[in-house]
Amino acid sequence: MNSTSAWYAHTDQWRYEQLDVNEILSPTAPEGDWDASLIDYNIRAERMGWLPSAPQLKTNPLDVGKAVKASGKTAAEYVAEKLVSGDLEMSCEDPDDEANWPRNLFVWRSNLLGSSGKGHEYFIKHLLGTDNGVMGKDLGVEGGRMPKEAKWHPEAPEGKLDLLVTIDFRMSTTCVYSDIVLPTASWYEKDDMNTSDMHPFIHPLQAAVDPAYESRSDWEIFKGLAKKLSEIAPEILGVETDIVQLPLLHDTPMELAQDQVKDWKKGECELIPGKTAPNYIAVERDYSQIYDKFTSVGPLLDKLGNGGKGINWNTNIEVQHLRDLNGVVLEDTVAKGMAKLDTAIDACEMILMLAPETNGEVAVKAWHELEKATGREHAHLALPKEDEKIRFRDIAAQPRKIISSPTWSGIESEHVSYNAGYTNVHELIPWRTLTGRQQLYQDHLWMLAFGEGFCSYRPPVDLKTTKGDFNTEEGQPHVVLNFITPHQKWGIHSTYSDNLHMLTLNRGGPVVWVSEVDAKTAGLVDNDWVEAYNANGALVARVVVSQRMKTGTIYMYHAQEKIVNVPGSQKTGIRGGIHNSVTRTTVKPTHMIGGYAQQSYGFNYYGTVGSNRDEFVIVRKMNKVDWLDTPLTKTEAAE
Ligand SMILES: Nc1nc2c(c(=O)[nH]1)N[C@H]1C(S)=C(S)[C@@H](COP(=O)(O)OP(=O)(O)OC[C@H]3O[C@@H](n4cnc5c(=O)[nH]c(N)nc54)[C@H](O)[C@@H]3O)O[C@H]1N2
Ligand SMILES: Nc1nc2c(c(=O)[nH]1)N[C@H]1C(S)=C(S)[C@@H](COP(=O)(O)OP(=O)(O)OC[C@H]3O[C@@H](n4cnc5c(=O)[nH]c(N)nc54)[C@H](O)[C@@H]3O)O[C@H]1N2
Ligand SMILES: [Mo]
Repeated sequence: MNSTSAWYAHTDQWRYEQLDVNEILSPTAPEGDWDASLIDYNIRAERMGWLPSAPQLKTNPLDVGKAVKASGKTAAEYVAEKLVSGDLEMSCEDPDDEANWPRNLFVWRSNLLGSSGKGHEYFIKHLLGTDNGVMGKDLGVEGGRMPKEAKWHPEAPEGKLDLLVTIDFRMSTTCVYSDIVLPTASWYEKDDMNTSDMHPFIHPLQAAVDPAYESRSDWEIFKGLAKKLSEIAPEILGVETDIVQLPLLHDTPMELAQDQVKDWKKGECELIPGKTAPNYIAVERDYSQIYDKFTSVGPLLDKLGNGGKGINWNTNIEVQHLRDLNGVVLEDTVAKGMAKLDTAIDACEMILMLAPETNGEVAVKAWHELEKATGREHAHLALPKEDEKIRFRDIAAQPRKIISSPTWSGIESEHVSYNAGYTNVHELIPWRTLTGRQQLYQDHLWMLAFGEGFCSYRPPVDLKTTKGDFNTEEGQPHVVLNFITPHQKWGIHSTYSDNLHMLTLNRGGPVVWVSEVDAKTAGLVDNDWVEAYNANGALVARVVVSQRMKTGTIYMYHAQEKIVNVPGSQKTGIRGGIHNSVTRTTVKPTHMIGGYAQQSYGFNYYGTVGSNRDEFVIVRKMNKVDWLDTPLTKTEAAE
């Protein structure tokens, strides 16, 4: 799922949407049904197969699986027929119906509520159902463009989640709100690997000491969950057919599915799964075997090979090498005869063995596959390293530079730095666009409708969050500022900045930065406690008054946790707030386009983004800094 759209829908931020599509639509937009709200655009995109959608169908996919089996039809035929007749419905069309709520949320290697999640207060209101600082009213009360595709419920649900589980080695803001925290081993207590798409190296993490107390490595936590689930699943789950909804994926023939925008629901075309709509596939799952499958290399690598970016290569040799290296499962399970993945190092070895970046033989194979498509010779980029097979113990001994692979567009070389698009220019590999060339003009209907056929200046949008009747500060000095949250220099997101060393080096808690001019207007001096608020919520922080700030702007560096030195907010009556208490997700229709060459959904690559730069806040000095009187929650207040 693309998380931005998911959270926009399931934290009910769409119910408060004050940005009217007409404000961003081009005056030259062709005739069309543009007259909709942002959630409606997202629903259309999901319906046409452009974006993924989760939950998928209002009916439990395992029940759909049973019905598919009974019908004798394929999953795609069955679901298409039932969607058209209305017997099946897509969940996205009614996010507030309880059949469509997300129920279980596992957060791993993210601090959703303390870092990434734009619209923090909406998360805790609608997903968690806890005390929150949302001050604006939804469209039903406030007025504004009501959605026409999304079903409107007069009362918004609060507390959609049944269970929130977080795996972290720190008491992050997300952990504080979780039902269950699974303490994980930190970087010197476990074996793992780390890399990014812009590194020429793979970094090992190694256990120097055992995990402290009850913590376990992430690998062992997931193994433990798999084991328990396999044990208890047969009480209710046997061998099940799960119907999975697939968007028109990048790097598949589906990325050329749609030359025109046509919505089957409006009768503009037939519903053809994988062409005018998402595809539907049946996946068989035996829940009692999850643990055996999790701890072994699966059979499909031998049958289908491996691949990426639309190319595919044989991996029989590598799978055999993994058997030799990791050992073979001997027990009489579904995994018998497969290579083992018992330890985290086994899992690392699988990645290192299969990836072209760390196995020269695979890299050469992969380049040969690309040669079939381009008709040109590329293998020279990896041939000098063909014999290299980087093992976990190699990277533990010293950093090893990775090998050029066709799954990236840059190369690893002594002569040029890694840079995107290098092989397109120097190897004459077609650009991954509709035309195969560098393409400036985007002729998709939605691009043209929003005036973005060419790169263009987009003026700020008016999110209207400082205009509601919660704003009663007339008479008190205050200033309205553009709220920006750049990434901090004192941490990586929420990590590293909450330890005593770092807290001692700055002001030991949340800070915001404002210009001298704005400070004067609001009657602020450096280090004053201020409150910044708008319809989305409120935050409290000390103010840094700085000549480095541009007048009109307030910075709150991204991801200062809500858990250290945060007093109560006078506005909301509950403790503090966080940088994302005053932000909200604003989804943009042009990011939803799919089935159109380079504008096709790819996991972790393409989809809506939670842009929040146009947000404004009201800033004023706090006339009372309340550490003790303000209860942590409204519930405590009542008590
Ligand atoms: N307002 C606003 N919001 C933003 C942004 C912004 O600029 N402004 N930036 C956005 C961007 S670009 C990003 S990338 C996101 C980042 O958002 P997140 O990914 O949510 O941020 P982190 O704070 O890095 O959260 C990572 C968590 O994983 C934990 N962790 C680290 N290593 C391990 C491990 O080995 N195992 C486990 N189990 N846990 C581990 C850390 O302790 C930390 O709590 O935020 C986004 N949100
Ligand atoms: N120390 C540290 N390093 C990091 C991270 C971290 O958390 N800490 N996070 C990493 C991650 S995941 C990411 S995504 C990157 C992010 O790194 P960058 O992409 O550099 O992101 P930011 O610092 O959020 O924003 C960059 C600048 O954009 C400006 N800006 C804001 N609005 C606008 C606008 O409308 N127009 C223009 N032109 N500029 C604007 C801001 O003032 C800010 O100075 O950093 C990575 N590196
Ligand atoms: Mo990021």
